[in-house]
Amino acid sequence: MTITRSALLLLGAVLTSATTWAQDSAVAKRPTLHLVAMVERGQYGIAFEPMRTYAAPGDTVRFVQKGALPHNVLFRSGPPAAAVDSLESPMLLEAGATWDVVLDSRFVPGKYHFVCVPHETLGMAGLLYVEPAAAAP
Ligand SMILES: [Cu+2]
Repeated sequence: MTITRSALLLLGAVLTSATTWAQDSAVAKRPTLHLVAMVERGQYGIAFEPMRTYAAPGDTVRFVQKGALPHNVLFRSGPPAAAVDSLESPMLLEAGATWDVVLDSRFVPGKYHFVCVPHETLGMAGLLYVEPAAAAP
């Protein structure tokens, strides 16, 4: 039996596309949407919930106004290479109002500290941990 040249070419094409597909699916990770609520629970319950968020590059963090007082978000600090110092949202006034932060190239991996300006002295603060990007196989 003779394997024709065209059959070999076809086999090669199939193997090549299968390899490409495997690499793409290993790298591709869907960005995740992380919700952080701004809440008031009793006299001392003004807070971001959750207080800590763990995210990956490309994810989005959505802050959601769930209280009656005006809240906002100000990034106080991050890793030295980050470019988010003084990144600040508008004041969120209406219930259900949101502010999205896409973790783009400004957000290098590391730990970020953010506060709500009107309630910083009451302890309304949170932490965002940006994980290193998954290594390519
Ligand atoms: Cu607040």
